[in-house]
Amino acid sequence: MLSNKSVAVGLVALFYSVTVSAADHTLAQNSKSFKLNGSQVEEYTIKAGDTIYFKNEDPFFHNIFSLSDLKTFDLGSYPAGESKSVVFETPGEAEIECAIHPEMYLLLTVE
Ligand SMILES: [Cu+2]
Repeated sequence: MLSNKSVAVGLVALFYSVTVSAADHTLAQNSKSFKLNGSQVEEYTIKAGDTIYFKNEDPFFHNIFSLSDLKTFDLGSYPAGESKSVVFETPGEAEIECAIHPEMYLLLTVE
């Protein structure tokens, strides 16, 4: 029979494993496109629970948003050098755009 202590240890271990499996991703806004390590990306896949940092590397403002059912958000206008993060908790697809530059587009898949 399990003691209360071993149940507690098990729960802590489970919580810890869920917590550490979530990853951070940085997608830059650079030359009016989404970039990962300097290369343009129009499709990107992450896992549920992951966080994306949208980092503005252009010398002008971007305003990243999504109207997708999966996750609706609007990060507002922010200048060069700033980054804002979004956590994607649920699997599905989200179209991510910029309110200032309509040509910017990213299809995000959350597995
Ligand atoms: Cu923009």
